[in-house]
Amino acid sequence: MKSSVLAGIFATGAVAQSGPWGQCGGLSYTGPTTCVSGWHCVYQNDWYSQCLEGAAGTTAATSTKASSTSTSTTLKTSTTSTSASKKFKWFGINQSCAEFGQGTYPGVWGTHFTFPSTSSIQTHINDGYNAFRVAFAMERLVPNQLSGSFDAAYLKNLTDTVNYITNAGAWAILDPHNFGRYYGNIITDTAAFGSFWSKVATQYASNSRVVFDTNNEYHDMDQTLVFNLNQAAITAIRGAGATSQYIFVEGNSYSGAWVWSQNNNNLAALTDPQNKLVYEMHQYLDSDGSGTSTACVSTTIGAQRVADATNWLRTNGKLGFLGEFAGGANADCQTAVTGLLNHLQDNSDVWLGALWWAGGPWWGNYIYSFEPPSGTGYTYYNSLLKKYVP
Ligand SMILES: *[C@@H]1O[C@H](CO)[C@@H](O)[C@H](O)[C@H]1NC(C)=O
Ligand SMILES: CC(=O)N[C@H]1CO[C@H](CO)[C@@H](O)[C@@H]1O
Repeated sequence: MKSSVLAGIFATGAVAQSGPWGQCGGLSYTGPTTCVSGWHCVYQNDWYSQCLEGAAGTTAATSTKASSTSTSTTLKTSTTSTSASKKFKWFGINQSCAEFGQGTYPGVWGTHFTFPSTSSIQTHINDGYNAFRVAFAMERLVPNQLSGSFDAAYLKNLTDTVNYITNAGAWAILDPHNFGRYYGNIITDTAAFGSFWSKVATQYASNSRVVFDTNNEYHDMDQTLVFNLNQAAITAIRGAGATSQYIFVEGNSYSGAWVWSQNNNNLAALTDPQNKLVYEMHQYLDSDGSGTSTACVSTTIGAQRVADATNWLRTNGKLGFLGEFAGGANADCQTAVTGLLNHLQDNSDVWLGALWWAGGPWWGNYIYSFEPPSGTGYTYYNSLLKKYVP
């Protein structure tokens, strides 16, 4: 958080006016509603108005700030949603817990890992969310070898979660949360990887609301290998007769949207006989993009970080999906997240949706927890995110 904002909030004595970038309005907000000289209060959403630079009626503030931190001057975005008519196809929450206890395999259900709470998923569905990315560990689903057989109990629990979601009319994104690795080693055997996907696709071939996500966040791998693994998965899935499902491919460098075009350009050549490929990227808004801090770089960083990927998708005639995003529970991040989602929605011809990271019963007081009823991200962001459900 910027020190100027802290100064505005924590200044001693009566604070008559909010400082630069400070909050100046919103439901339940009780602080000053005017801004110091040279700044003016701008409504961002029902929960948040912010002091931006310049006099009322100017838009200098946002663009001034954007140009100081980004080379992009053609951002198609807005700070208030002007695109109610544009709708995402998928919008929802990552469900993370069946992959917990990484490194302890198979581990013990209830101790090292668990499965998502169906009542929490139902709460989200009641709010309109329609997509859930269900993370799991390949080491638990196929414990003996990549091309080996399923562990029946883990498969059953995974399938129960998937069926709950799809029976409710939502979409279940199957996410081997493996970073392109199996028991810690980079997967180099593309045939075995194809064999894994052939078995998974056979299992879910009749459920068209399942989405196959080839792997979570490849990183520090040979770029051609990342291409070959994705292509092997696609070929195997279609070969198994799963022809109606969407396939999400991920890229190297943790599938980061901000570095996608530099690193993952070769993935534009992936081919799918069913033509239902979607490029899944991830984007966090903290300084190193890792999603480990509550601080966002700026209030405009959300739209800035994905703008290059938007251009890549459009230039290459591809569809994208932001499979992970989040921001800390603070005003700067809320503005940045709003800018991010408005940008995606304004460009919904190439962006099919997004998923918050993350829900799941074991997140405790994690900075982004979206687990009802008291998760930090859930209580802070649910009313904002609900505006973007399809
Ligand atoms: C599956 O879930 C049940 C509870 O519904 C649990 O008893 C069992 O240990 C779980 N097994 C695995 C492998 O996840
Ligand atoms: C930002 C974030 O929380 N990323 C997490 C993605 O999932 C893996 C495995 O659960 C975590 O290790 C990362 O921290």
